[in-house]
Amino acid sequence: MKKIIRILTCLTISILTATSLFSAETDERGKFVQFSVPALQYWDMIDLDCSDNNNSNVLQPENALLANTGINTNHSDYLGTGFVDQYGEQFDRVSFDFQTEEERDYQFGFHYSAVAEGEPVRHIYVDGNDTGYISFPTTSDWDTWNESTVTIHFAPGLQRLVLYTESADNGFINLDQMGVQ
Ligand SMILES: [Ca+2]
Ligand SMILES: [Ca+2]
Repeated sequence: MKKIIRILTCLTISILTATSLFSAETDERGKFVQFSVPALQYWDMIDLDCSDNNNSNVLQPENALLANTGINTNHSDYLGTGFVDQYGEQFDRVSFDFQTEEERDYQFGFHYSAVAEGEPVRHIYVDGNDTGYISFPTTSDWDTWNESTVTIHFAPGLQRLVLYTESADNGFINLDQMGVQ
C-alpha cells in the first residue's frame, strides 16, 4: 500500500538521506515530489530539507498552490521562474503556505502587473477566514510590474494566505512574487 504525505510548506525539497530516485510531479493540487523508500519500521525516519533558495521571506506564486490559474513566462523582468496568469475569474486563487516565528504585524508585498478596465482586487483569506482585500492598481502594460502591499497580524505558526477572486473583483492580474517583512 502507498502512503502519501504532502508537505505544504516546502518550495524546494532536498532529500538528504539515502535514497534514491525522485521525480517532480504536478497534479490538480499543485507540484509535489514523489520518491520511494524501503519498507519503514516504526523507528525509521525520513529527513527532508525544505528551502526556497535560502530566502524564506520571498515566495514565488508559480511554486504555490494554484487553482484555476496558469503559469507563464511571456512577459519580461519577472522574478523566479515565471508568474501566475489566467488569474481573474471567479474562484481563481493562489494559496501561500509559510511559517511565522513571532506574533506581530507582517507586511506582504505583491509584485504584479494588471491591465484592466477597473482596479482589480483579490480577497484575502487567512486560515479560511475572510480578512479583507488588496487592490492592484492597473499598470501601463503587461511588461510593467508594480508592488501592492497589505499588513496582516499573525501569531506564530504555520499559516495559509489565499488570494481569492470573488465574483466582482475587476479583472485579471499577473502575480509574480510575494515578499514578507
Ligand atoms: Ca482562471
Ligand atoms: Ca515569479
